[in-house]
Amino acid sequence: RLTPTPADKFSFGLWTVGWQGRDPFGDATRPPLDPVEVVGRLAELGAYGVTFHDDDLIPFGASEAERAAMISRFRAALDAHSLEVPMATTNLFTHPVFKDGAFTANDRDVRRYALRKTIRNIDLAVELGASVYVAWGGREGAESGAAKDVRVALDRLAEAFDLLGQYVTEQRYPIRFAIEPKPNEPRGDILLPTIGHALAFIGELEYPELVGVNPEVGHEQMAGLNFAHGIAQALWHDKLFHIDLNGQNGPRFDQDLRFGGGDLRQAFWLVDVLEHGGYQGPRHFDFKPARTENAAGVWEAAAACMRNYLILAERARAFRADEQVRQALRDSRLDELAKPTAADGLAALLADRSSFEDFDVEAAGERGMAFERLDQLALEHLLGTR
Ligand code: 3MF
Ligand code: MG
Ligand code: MG
Repeated sequence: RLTPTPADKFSFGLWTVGWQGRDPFGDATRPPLDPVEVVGRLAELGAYGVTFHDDDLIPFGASEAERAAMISRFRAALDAHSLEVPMATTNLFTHPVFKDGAFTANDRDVRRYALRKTIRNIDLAVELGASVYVAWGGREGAESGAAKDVRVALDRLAEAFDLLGQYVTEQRYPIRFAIEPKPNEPRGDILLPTIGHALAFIGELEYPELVGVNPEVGHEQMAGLNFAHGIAQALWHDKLFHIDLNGQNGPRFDQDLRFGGGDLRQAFWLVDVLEHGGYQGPRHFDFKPARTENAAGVWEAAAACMRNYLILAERARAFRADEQVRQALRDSRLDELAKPTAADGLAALLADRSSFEDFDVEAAGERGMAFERLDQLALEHLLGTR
């Protein structure tokens, strides 16, 4: 079954298919897309949701009347096509006012403006039914050492999430926040560069239960990290509130390839952990259709993101169901990893001579782990030869 349906919970940002191909070296290669058209196209392709930055939907600086008109057209399109808005976010990076950051800008007036801009869009997000509010701090960072006092900036960042947490609590909004880590680009170095940094930061907040993470494939891979491992840890902490799926070829600029482009093995293990690790949230694509494409290529790439996810989900299912794989997992002692190390307690461990005094270290050192066979089976499932 490789045709997406709303039950698969695929969603796309307006800014993804709507990307006009502007990059640091070249102008737009495609005309702007009307959000109303995006809603219709995504529904037709089998997506269930659409997400947006405030400024994707309502051009920056629009009047109150223009804003209201845009929202009502958008809402009518959502209703007509039964598309949901599972998540929304704030653009705190395009306008020059945010050149030194938003929640951590050195200028206090910029920080206050950033919070008001965010809160205004949270109201809209809740009105449209979103249950997750993403915060990507793309401009929260620096290019040089003394420009940002990182410990003080983290105080300001925590202050921002505490105020936002207070706001949604007082309004009784059923929405939670998801921090999106990224190591660099557009800033030389960005605060909360990885999933791990974000998880540690969340533990210091006043409303930690309201804040999780929105990891993006390419962002962790830009830092040379294993994305599936990061996702597994986020799930372990119960903090995987949302996800940005795309493709990336190792440490370089943020490629935002369609899902399935870039490192295919990591994509396989990612889908395996999402499908078998209990993640229930949207499968959200944050990709950029290559700048070489016209409108046809844009929708081709969007459809391919979903199709590739379904192919990999099918491959991961086949891998887990294969009797030889199950045997290989036992041969690699994954079942033993699942046993507590000292369920008998510390005193029994200390009294157990077989665990130390009589333990045959040499024999244990000689055991093979049989991982090569296990990984070969995975490769063959991924390549479709099993
Ligand atoms: C940049 C990103 C961002 C975030 C978006 C949602 C513009 O690399 O990934 O996309 O995902 O701001 O918060
Ligand atoms: Mg990105
Ligand atoms: Mg993203």
